[in-house]
Amino acid sequence: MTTPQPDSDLARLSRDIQSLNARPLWERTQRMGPGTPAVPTIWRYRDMRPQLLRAIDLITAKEAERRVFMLENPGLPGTGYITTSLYCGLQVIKPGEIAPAHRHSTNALRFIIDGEGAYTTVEGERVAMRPGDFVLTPGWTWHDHGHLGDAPVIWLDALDNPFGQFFGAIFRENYPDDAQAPSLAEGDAAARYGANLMPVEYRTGRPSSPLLVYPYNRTREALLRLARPGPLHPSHGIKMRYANPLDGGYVYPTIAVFIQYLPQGFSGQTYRSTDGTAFNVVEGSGTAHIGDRTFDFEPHDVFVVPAWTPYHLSAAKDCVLFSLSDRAAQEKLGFWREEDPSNSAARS
Ligand code: GTQ
Repeated sequence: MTTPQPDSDLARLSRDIQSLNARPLWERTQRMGPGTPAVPTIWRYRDMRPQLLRAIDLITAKEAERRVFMLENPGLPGTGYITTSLYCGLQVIKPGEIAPAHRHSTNALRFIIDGEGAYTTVEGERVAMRPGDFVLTPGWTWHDHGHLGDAPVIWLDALDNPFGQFFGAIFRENYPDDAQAPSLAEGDAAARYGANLMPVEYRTGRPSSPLLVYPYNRTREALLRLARPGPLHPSHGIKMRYANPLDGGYVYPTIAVFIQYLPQGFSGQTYRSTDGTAFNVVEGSGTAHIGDRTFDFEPHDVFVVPAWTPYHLSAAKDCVLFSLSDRAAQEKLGFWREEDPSNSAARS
């Protein structure tokens, strides 16, 4: 940054163009370089769960529309965002409640943390939500949530709201009724698109995965089968992305979603990439070293690695970690980079 002498011709020029809604580029204060104001943060489940249960007695799902705590990055105050490009929240629903049907142009996903018996209905198809399941609500699909069990259910929500906001392209509508009447059999999307089969007349064109749920039992089995023989990635252990069966790509045009396994005793090498990433601990415990912060983590904790921040993970017990980032969008737009210790040719 160049700061001119206050009484110089250059300073006068700077002041005179202010009224023209212009500023000299040579005085810019924003640095050009990777990274964002977001900071490494952990939301511990043992702190969050009692507060969520408190909210149950103070506001109904209907009043709240969604009974959610936004996980706001302390480096992004006032935004409600966990990174500059992603929103995450913790949602709780109590038995018998309905979170009323609506739709929005933003893409949403849920990762079920705790409790049995909740379901969501997406475009007329009811989807049971069990712990560890990853559930999709693509942009502009009607969705309402309900709960037939007998104890509160808690899940992690993630949405690409910051993209919609950036583009000025967020629309939302309420459904005429609280809940959709199911119009499709349960498991319709899984049979149509999730059995290594595709309807013969199907033509692509959708930007998102047509599946509504990636069930945890199948995901976990795949991870464990791969972990036993290895090899493990030096930073990530076994790390897989949830795939769109139409093209093998990410589940959403914006959000990339991952699941990984770290065996007990794993001590990962330092890694960084331009996609700020939110993690949810599914199983196990360990430590996340993120920039200059160190967080011990336990099941259901959420922690965030901001863009381009070096981090490494170690596992005190066998760990399964769910995570999501904006890598899907960054790759398409040509922005994505990483520093991967196993691929030094990729170093920038
Ligand atoms: O469950 O539909 O955390 O619309 C934020 C906005 C959840 C939802 C959120 C939403 C939802």
